[in-house]
Amino acid sequence: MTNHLGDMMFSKYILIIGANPAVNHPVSMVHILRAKESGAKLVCIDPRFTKTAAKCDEFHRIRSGTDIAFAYGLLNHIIEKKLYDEKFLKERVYGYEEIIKEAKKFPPEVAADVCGIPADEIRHIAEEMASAKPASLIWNQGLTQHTVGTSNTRIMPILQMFLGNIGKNGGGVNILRGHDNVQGASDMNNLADSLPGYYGLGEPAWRHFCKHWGVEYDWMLKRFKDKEMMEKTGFAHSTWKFGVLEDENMANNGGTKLRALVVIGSGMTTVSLLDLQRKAMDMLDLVVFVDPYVNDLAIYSDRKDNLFMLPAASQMETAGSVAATNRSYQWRSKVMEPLFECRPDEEFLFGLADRLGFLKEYQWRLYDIAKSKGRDKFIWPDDATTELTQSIRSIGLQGMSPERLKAHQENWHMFDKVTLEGTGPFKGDYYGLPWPCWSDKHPGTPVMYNDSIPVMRGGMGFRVNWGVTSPDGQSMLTNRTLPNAKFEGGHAPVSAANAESLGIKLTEEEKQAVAGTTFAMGIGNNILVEKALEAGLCPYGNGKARAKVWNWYDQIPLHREPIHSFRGDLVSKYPSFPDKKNLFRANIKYESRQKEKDWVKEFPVNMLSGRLVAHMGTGAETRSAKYLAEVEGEMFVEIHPDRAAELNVINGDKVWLHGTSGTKILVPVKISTRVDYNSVWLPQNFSGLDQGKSRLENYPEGTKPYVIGESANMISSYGFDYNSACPETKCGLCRIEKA
Ligand SMILES: Nc1nc2c(c(=O)[nH]1)N[C@H]1C(S)=C(S)[C@@H](COP(=O)(O)OP(=O)(O)OC[C@H]3O[C@@H](n4cnc5c(=O)[nH]c(N)nc54)[C@H](O)[C@@H]3O)O[C@H]1N2
Ligand SMILES: Nc1nc2c(c(=O)[nH]1)N[C@H]1C(S)=C(S)[C@@H](COP(=O)(O)OP(=O)(O)OC[C@H]3O[C@@H](n4cnc5c(=O)[nH]c(N)nc54)[C@H](O)[C@@H]3O)O[C@H]1N2
Ligand SMILES: [Mo]
Repeated sequence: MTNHLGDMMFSKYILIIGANPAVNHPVSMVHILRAKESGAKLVCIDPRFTKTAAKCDEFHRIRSGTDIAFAYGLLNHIIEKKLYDEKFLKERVYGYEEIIKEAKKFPPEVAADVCGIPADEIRHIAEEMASAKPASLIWNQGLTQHTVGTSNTRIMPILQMFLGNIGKNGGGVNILRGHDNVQGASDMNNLADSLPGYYGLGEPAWRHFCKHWGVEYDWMLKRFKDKEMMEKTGFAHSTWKFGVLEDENMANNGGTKLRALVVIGSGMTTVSLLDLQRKAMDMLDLVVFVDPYVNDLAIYSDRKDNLFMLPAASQMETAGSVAATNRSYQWRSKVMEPLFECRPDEEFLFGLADRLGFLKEYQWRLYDIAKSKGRDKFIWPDDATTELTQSIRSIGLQGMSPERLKAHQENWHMFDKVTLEGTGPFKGDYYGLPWPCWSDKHPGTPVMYNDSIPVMRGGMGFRVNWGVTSPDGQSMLTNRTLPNAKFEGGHAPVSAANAESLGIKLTEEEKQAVAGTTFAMGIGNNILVEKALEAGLCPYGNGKARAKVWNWYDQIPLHREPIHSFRGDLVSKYPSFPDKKNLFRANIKYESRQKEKDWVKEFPVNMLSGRLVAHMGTGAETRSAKYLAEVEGEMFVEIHPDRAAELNVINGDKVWLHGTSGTKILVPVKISTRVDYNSVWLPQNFSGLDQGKSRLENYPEGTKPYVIGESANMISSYGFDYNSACPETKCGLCRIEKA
């Protein structure tokens, strides 16, 4: 999220595309509705008439998986009518000319044919959004769970840059996050392709963290088969099953199959192709679930050996720093001690590290921090927060400390809810120190990429992350000077090597202390960054945004039909990607799967899925909560009245839904005009029924949930984002049969 929820108050127009905050983010929805009350127009783009749509001024029904075509339709009209912010593009965006070229291919009529929103509506949205200054854009999973998910998440900021809406109060791209602390999980890179703080997996990143953690780089290297494996992206949540099931992926995994799985805090039935997931789980030597509840995947298996369920403590029973959707960090206090045998997650990880023989190295830094504070034992979670805020400099966490975060949490009343600004002793700070927060004097950054305020007030340009010159010889630096900066124009990321040339003055002693480091790679002191701030510079540089990503397959976002497209007739014009080898260690099919057959002939219904307000994720927690289970107590499929009439079903009748991978689910019908005739909608919050058969007997004594239901992911279609491997669960096809 570039801005924050309070900041929506400054919006004149809010485009909600692929998000349903009325159900999934009720607190955000309050902010959105306040903005509406003070004059913002709300516009919802969704394949389904959601509860959010009901609160909006306009609803436009889009065919799922076509947001890029829709965005190019808007851009085409914006360009045609010269409604774009030329100055912003020229000064701050690299590669926008190629977007203009692509947009020319999508006059509103062409875009309308692809995305289903009539051409006049596209023109109307383009004109209104362009004239509202500023306009904000909100999205969530409606845009990400697609083969083109990462392209979707690029085209929307590009649209906002064409309108000059980035770096402004009331503008920005505001992605509503998923789970509690999912922003924090992302910042810690609980992902297979990076070390914490988005540092990547290359040798410099490993060396940075090894130094910080107090272990030798060579020792770390020996934990891996070889250097290649050390630097190689691992399996993803969505691809591990292929590392068990498909021999061809052994080549991607150091020559072996995956043999063990430890699941800590994921429901697992929420990943697509549940049946394959179960098959893979049954082939593993060892499966461990660390969860406060019975993990849903566990009960889909009949295996009797080597499946362990370890009782994790819940968030009420633990404390620590968590990150909010807007990059603010917050301190969370423990409400109660863990019940019964439950333990906080870190204890399981310490236990595992101990048995693997590296607990000393794993905890070295914690003891080092304790020592620096005159103690011989570390304090959890305080010292862990100190550790991460000292090492993660790439996004500027080093200005946060447990003390600062606790003081903010204990003094909520001293911060303004709209601007996040503090008062009294917190004057100058923004609530939760939204990152980047570069130093213990820095206030945090409430609105990213705002280069009209000084860096020490939360200002910044675009990050210079890919060199100062593009491969086609253009400068990646802006010509704009940050307010109060001692250096004119854009500049490279600050390092010991370029500090002097940027006008940063260092004493001999300071030079020695920072020798060989960069703003992101410093250890033990923050001198370089503090000196950059004194000189008015942004530690990570002041550059241009990239509309064109030269090292990606689609250098600019391109519309590609979903693998299982409802518009089979458009597949040859907008084909999927070529098949990809070694995507998070699995060979993944795109075009070959798309062209395998005329999918829509056999599976003529567009399948959508999403969430219910009373349930969370798989529903493991919420379906075990008596009152929530009562509020939404049954899995269902939403079907348009005309389709229901055709099938000769009424509310509550059961239908079989057949998925494109040979699986099926048995669900009651809910007749609704929320969906159009071509689509059905499924909540993703159920599991426990397995293609008509109950799995209740697999729950250990005393752990049965109040409600079970078929899992939408038993029939979700094959398909993964080309870059992130996120499953294409927002597109897919199915066939309906009366049961
Ligand atoms: N009550 C509750 N709240 C939750 C959750 C929960 O399970 N229950 N889950 C949390 C999590 S983990 C997350 S990530 C968030 C998710 O929050 P949201 O993303 O808001 O959730 P969804 O309902 O999955 O999808 C959002 C909307 O995208 C639409 N959509 C589907 N395909 C497309 C498309 O191709 N284009 C466009 N424009 N729209 C499309 C859907 O119809 C849906 O209305 O919610 C969080 N909040
Ligand atoms: N068809 C379809 N599929 C989808 C989606 C969709 O829209 N449609 N949305 C996708 C999205 S965005 C997401 S995020 C996923 C949902 O993602 P998941 O993470 O798979 O879903 P949850 O059920 O929320 O899983 C959380 C698990 O962690 C456990 N847990 C809770 N607190 C703790 C804790 O403190 N420690 C530990 N160790 N465990 C804990 C819970 O009991 C639960 O079993 O679903 C994805 N799948
Ligand atoms: Mo999510």
